[in-house]
Amino acid sequence: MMKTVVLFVLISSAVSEPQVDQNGAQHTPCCDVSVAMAVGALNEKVANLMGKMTQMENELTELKSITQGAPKVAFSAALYASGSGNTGPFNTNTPLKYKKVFSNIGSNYNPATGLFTAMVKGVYFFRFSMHNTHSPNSVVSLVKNDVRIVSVWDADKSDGNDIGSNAAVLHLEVGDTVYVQLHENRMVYDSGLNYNTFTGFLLFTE
Ligand SMILES: [Ca+2]
Repeated sequence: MMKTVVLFVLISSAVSEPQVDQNGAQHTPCCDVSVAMAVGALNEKVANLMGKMTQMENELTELKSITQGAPKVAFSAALYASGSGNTGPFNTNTPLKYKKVFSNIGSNYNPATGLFTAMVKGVYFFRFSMHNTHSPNSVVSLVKNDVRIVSVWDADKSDGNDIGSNAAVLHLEVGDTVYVQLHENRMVYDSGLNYNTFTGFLLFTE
């Protein structure tokens, strides 16, 4: 609407006002070839200006979607808030509770339960790592709604102190949960160096 008004005003001012030459003589714009050419040039400039305004509007819309429209969800945590030692073995599959929270933007991760709960529908990235030192073996899985997605396994035999990691990109609906599960009768070790971590963030909404 604004662009239409600007175009109308510019063209109207060019064609309706009498033109006075250097000798003081007035010319009727509609009959003056030079004025017609000027109007044509003006129309071209206005068309270019409108094109640039449209481009700027599109860029502004894109910028708003990046800086204002998208929710911000990201977290990262390690297993122990302090100290070191083993977690497990337990006689049931158990969510690992990562207590040392490095970041929790959006508060979708709960360190009391170890569960990430999606508040917005979207595509998310998750990564976890685990450290094995002694028997029994270490086996952990990334779990979505109680379904194992990807896992890491390591045995304490000829070699110890191994670290493994895995990751996945997941579609999540509102209310879906994601956590890292320590398999039954398995164990992991950690210290203040934070070998066991759980990280996730929203890539984009859907
Ligand atoms: Ca090993």
